[in-house]
Amino acid sequence: MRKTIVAGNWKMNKTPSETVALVNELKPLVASEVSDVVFCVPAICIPAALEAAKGSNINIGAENMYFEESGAYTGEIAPNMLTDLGVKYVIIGHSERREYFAETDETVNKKVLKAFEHGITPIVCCGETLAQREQGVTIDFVRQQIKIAFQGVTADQAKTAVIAYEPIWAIGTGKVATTEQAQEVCKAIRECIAEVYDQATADAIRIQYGGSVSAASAPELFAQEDIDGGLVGGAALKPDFGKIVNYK
Ligand code: G2H
Repeated sequence: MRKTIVAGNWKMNKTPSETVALVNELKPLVASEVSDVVFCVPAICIPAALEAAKGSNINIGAENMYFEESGAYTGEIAPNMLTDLGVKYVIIGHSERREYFAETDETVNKKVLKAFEHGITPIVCCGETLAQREQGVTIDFVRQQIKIAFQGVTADQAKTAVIAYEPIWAIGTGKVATTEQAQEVCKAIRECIAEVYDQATADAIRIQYGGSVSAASAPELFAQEDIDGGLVGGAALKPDFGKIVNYK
């Protein structure tokens, strides 16, 4: 059976020294048999987070990386810079990266392929806007995002991937998708993976819900058949994150 995976997305919050303090504060609270735990922190905070998390169950992840190996890409982070430090996960294609930093389904696909090449597990983000939901095209749109993101990814790689379904209208707004809305799209994503690969791959891949997840909403969301945990923003910076990780 799939183990729940709960990842914190710290976004552009916390300095390196604040990172040490927060990891130390959360460490005892996120100790868990229930869920795998990932803290995706700002790139410059990764060394501090790794050091502070030593000996705990916390995995450290990045919030982004580039799809080239090295070269003249001012400001970017290469995959081997992450693996050299011991980073195991990377968020790819978060809606904020798509909106503010011009990421597209194509660049997401290149990054996903590059992450696998380096043995980093991608947390591949997808999700519709409010306008798309109101037009009734949510599932078609999300299926398209997933199909492009996974182009060229093998079934064995896909089995280890994490997908985060985050309806854009629910991000940081306090509006959580209803459990039914979240489950419906996560189920459609799993069916899409089954079509692209096979049922075994669909059964193995972990699909998170993201968007204003809280200690109050996590238990019902994560109990859904096709929801295997969450990608958590605001609440990942608070002691409540321990409750989300240990939601049952
Ligand atoms: C969605 C989520 C984390 P929040 O972006 O990826 O953030 O939980 O603050 O809505």
